[in-house]
Amino acid sequence: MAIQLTTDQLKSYDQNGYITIEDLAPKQTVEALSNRLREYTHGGRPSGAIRMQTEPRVQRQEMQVVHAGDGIRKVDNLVKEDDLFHQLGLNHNIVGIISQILGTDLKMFRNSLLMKAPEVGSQKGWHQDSPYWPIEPMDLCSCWFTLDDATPENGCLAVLPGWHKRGSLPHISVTDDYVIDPAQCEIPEGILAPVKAGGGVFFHSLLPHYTAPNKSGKWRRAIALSYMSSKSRHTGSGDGPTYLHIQGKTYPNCVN
Ligand SMILES: O=C(O)CCC(=O)C(=O)O
Repeated sequence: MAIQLTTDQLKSYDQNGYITIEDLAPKQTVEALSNRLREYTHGGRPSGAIRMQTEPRVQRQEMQVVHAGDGIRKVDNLVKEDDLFHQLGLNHNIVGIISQILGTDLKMFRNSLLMKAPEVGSQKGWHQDSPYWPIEPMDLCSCWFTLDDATPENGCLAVLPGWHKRGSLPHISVTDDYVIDPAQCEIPEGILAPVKAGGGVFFHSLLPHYTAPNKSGKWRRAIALSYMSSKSRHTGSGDGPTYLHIQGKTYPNCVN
């Protein structure tokens, strides 16, 4: 039986903009995904159209790593390119919960695996996702699915409950990041959202979120699976890309 959110949990998502759900996938699945990821980052498995981004400080040689794989901070496109991650994108618990939040006609907007190697992974500053995504309405939902226990020490998510209702906030570019402009918007202390490996945090695309640098001796790897209603519209130039179809109907003049 797929996990179903209760009425109270749905109300909590609506009010707070996020909800943490444990045990979305069993231990063996998490292990298989972790091993597969390691093959790409440390084992030389051909990565094809999978894109990897290195920590800027490692790139600029301001920081040394033992293995080049320890310096990777982001891996994009795994769901489209890798069979195990593809199955995760269609996981019945994840898609079931997303359907309760967004409706049953779904496409995937992006999937980014965010790595924080022990004592290497840097912070991701406070930001909302929707302001730099070319999709309207700004009502997408990401499942931030963890391959490791995400804790305050290794950089779990921190969020500002309820702030998704404030609309799009002003952002600015700073060194290596794009963040909510602190001169225009005072950010209070966030609420931490720790989650065990195999669980996830579902959050609204306008919810401000932050992750701390990894100061621990343990990895923190999580994949952000971002879904949208198939009734969404592409607001960038041209028709936009063909997004991965997850389930249900597609609509004319909406995302491809
Ligand atoms: O995983 C992280 O460190 C940051 C995640 C994030 O900012 C996102 O998924 O939008």
